[in-house]
Amino acid sequence: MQTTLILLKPDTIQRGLIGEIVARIERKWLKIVGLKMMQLNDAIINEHYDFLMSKPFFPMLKAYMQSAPVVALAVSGNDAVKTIRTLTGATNPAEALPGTIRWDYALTIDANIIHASDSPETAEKELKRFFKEWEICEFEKITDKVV
Ligand code: IDP
Ligand code: MG
Repeated sequence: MQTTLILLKPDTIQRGLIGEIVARIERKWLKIVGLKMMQLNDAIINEHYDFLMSKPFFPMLKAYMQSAPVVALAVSGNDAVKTIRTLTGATNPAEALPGTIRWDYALTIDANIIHASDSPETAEKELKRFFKEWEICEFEKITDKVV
């Protein structure tokens, strides 16, 4: 069982898509174990996207990520990191496979709807970045018995 981090980015909130995207995560029978809305400050964005800081688009990315709140989710399940990355689709929505979230809802790389951890190691770091220990719930979901 793995846990991964998802951020529903500001365009998801602006477009009223929170419910639709969360429903797709639930429909996959993944288990939501943490969920909250946050307005990201400079420090958390600089840390989260430090590997992109030297890119010319970084100021635009930062402004986008601060243009409205994000919704952070901690999601558990079998192979959750890879499963959620597959559901998310390629970074550039034009290259995302049909049926993925980025294909279905996004048109440009500048506003691509969702963030998802890219490896179990990254997920561990990112979950700590966005959630306090007590904000992650431990409980048995009825589907735990059958999936
Ligand atoms: P990922 O979100 O698919 O993991 P990363 O390469 O980790 O992709 O990039 C993080 C985020 O930075 C992307 O989701 C996107 O919002 C933004 N980004 C990446 N490359 C570009 C670009 O070339 N132009 C504008 N924004 C970009
Ligand atoms: Mg990434």
